Amino acid sequence: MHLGIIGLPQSGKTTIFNVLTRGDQPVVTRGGRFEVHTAVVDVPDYRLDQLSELFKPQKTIFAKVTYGDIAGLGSASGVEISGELLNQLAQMEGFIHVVRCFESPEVPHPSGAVDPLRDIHAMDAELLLIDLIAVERKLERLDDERRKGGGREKTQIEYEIALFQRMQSFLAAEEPLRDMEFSSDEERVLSGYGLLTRKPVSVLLNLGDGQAAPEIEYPHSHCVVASIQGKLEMEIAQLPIDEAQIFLDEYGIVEPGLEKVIRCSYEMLNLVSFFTIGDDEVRAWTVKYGTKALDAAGTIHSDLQKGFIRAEVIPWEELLALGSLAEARTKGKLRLEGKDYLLNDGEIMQVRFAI
Ligand SMILES: Nc1nc2c(ncn2[C@@H]2O[C@H](COP(=O)(O)OP(=O)(O)OP(=O)(O)O)[C@@H](O)[C@H]2O)c(=O)[nH]1
Ligand SMILES: [Mg+2]
Repeated sequence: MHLGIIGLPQSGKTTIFNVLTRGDQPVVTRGGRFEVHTAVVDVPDYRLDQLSELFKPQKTIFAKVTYGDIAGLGSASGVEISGELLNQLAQMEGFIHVVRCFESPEVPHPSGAVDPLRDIHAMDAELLLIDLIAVERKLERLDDERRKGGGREKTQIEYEIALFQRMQSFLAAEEPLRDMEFSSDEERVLSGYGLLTRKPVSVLLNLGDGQAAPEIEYPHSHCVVASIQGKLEMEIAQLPIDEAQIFLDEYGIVEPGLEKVIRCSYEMLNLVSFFTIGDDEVRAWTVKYGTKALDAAGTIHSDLQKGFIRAEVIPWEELLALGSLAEARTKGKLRLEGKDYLLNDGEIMQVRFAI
C-alpha cells in the first residue's frame, strides 16, 4: 500500500513524515522544488505482538505501508503539476492531506493567514483541476479517434466519450470523482487512469503545541478527518521509546501520531488485517475489507491461490486463549472455510493447498 502525504507549502508534510518514520528529514523550504521522500513503515499491531509472544517465531513480520512525502503541490509553490510530479501522484492509492492549523511567526503562512478550511478547498480545487485537464485531454483524443475512424469499434469510442463527458461535468461542478458512481464496465475503462480525485483522502489537521483542533466541516463525503500536533510529535518520535512515552503522557497524547495516521489510512482504504502463524514467522497481512479467502491466499503466495483447497480460520483472540493451533484443531475451533469465505479483521488463516 502506497500513500502520498500532500498539502500546501509549509503545512507540515515533512514534519508528519518524520513522525511516521521517526526520521529527521530537514524541514526547510526548498523554494518550490518538487521532491519526494519515501519510507516503508511497519504497521504497529498489538495483536501481532501478543501472537508473537505466544508462538515465539524466528521472525515477526508486520504489515507495511509506504508513505511518500510529496512537496511541490499548491499553485503558490510555483511548481507546475505535470510530468514526474503527476506520475508520482497517480501511483498513490490514497492521500493524507496535511492541513496547516498551527500559527508561527517564524514560518509565515504562504497565503498570509492561517485558514484551514480555505486551504482544504485550495488543495481540493487543485486536484480537481488536474483531473479536469486530464479528462479534457482524453476527450480530445477520443474525438480525434472518432473522426479518423478505422481503429476501435465506434460504439466503444462513443461509450467512452459519454463516460468522460459525464466526468467532465462532474468535475466542472467541483465534485471529486470519488463521489461519482461507475458501473463495473466503466471501472474497467478507467482502471488504467490514475485520476487523483477518485483516490480516497484523509485530512490531517496539523496543530501547534497544545492547540485544540478546530471544528472543520469537510466539504465532501468519504473522508476521514483527524488531527495531530505535528512538530511536538516529531520531537517526541525522535526520543528513545521509554522517554517518548513520558512525554506522550505529559501532553495527554493517547494515540501517538504514527498509530493515528495508520488507523486513518486503514479506515480510508477500508483495509483489514489477517495473520499467518508458523514456527518460522508470525505475520500480518493487509487486504481490503470483504476480500475472499482465495484472494487473501494469493497475497501470501500465488501457489497458495492456484492450489487452494481450504482455509482454516480462527479469530486471533480465540487462538491466543487456546494456546496452540493443535489445541484449536482438537477442540474443533479451527473452522474450515472455502474459497469464497470473506475474511474478517483479526482472523488467523492457514491455507491448505496442493500444487
Ligand atoms: N510551530 C509549529 N511549527 C511547525 C509545525 N509543523 C511544522 N512546523 C514548521 O513549519 C515549517 C514547515 O514544516 P515542513 O514540515 O517542512 O512543511 P512542508 O509542508 O513539508 O513544507 P514544504 O515541503 O516546503 O512544502 C518548519 O519550519 C516546521 O518546523 C507545528 O505544528 N508547529
Ligand atoms: Mg517538505
